[in-house]
Amino acid sequence: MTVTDTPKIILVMGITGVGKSHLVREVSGQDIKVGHGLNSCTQHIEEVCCEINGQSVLILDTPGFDDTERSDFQVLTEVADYLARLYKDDFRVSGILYLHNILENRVRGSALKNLQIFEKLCGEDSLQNVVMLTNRWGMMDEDQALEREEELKTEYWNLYLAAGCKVDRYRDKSDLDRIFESILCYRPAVLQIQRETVELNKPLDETAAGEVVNAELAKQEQIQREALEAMAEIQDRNTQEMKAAVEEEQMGLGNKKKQYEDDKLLKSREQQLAEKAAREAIERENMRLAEENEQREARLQQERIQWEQLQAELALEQARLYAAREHQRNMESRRRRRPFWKF
Ligand SMILES: Nc1nc2c(ncn2[C@@H]2O[C@H](COP(=O)(O)OP(=O)(O)O)[C@@H](O)[C@H]2O)c(=O)[nH]1
Ligand SMILES: [Mg+2]
Repeated sequence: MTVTDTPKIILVMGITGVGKSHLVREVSGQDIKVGHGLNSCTQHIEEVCCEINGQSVLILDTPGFDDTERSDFQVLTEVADYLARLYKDDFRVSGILYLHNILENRVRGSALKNLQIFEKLCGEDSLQNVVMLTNRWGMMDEDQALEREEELKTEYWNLYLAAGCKVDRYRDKSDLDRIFESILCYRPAVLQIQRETVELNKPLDETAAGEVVNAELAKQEQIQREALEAMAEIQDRNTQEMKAAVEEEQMGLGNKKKQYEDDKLLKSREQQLAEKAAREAIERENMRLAEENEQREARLQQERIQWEQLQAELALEQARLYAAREHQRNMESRRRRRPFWKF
């Protein structure tokens, strides 16, 4: 920091992207880098020296407590260390501008956290050096913007106002000139974080701002833990469901296998029975054929006997016939040999 006379120090605070760097550039006329996306552009405290009404001014453009690159505690450490050094070097802060986008209709999440850390950083005693400044007025309906400002004053900033904090609107450069000029007239203050870290020698996490950061961190960790637990529960449930499904599938397969084996057994049993039935049918047929054969043999035997009997009877008859013929022949020859008178 190189200044020729004792500069008046003005701190510019607010969430990332609200327009702090833009504001500092406007009021100082210096080429300050402004952001273009959601990522924070101002990652460290930017010291901007300028002159306002012949007064040397040191504007401190600070990173928000929602930095995309660093934790809230790292940002707080940087801001607190810087302010402690200022205090030790006998510099006092003349004013603090807390910038708020009027287009934001609610102060939630990181905006609320920012505000809470900011409040503890300043402390009640230096709230009279604070200006709550809203920007982007031209970007919304005036009546609606006035309504929002009223809501901010009654719902979020009421305690600060009661402690002497001011509220103002940044519509154009002339507003900034007017506001900065008035801040230069404020009686410089010692911020709570400076008292705590320098006078009371408190470690940062025991300061009021540090406690807010830690509480916020614990809250985030709790949310994360709960989310992880919920995820683990879901995963566990899914695993169990999957296991049950696999078991069911295996059981189904087991049943199918058993069914298949039963079917196979049944089929082989049926086949065996069919084979047995076929065997028995063949045996029955064989037996029937054997019986038929036996009967035919018996019939043939009987017919053979009858034939032999007939043959014997025929032979006997022939023999008898022969004998009769012989007898007849004998008789005739005897008759022929007898004299005719003997007849
Ligand atoms: N229209 C409009 N845009 C702004 C205003 N202030 C900042 N911006 C834009 O908002 C973006 C973030 O601004 P920047 O100053 O880097 O925010 P910081 O993170 O608070 O320093 C930049 O693109 C700016 O041009 C404002 O008053 N009006
Ligand atoms: Mg910035």
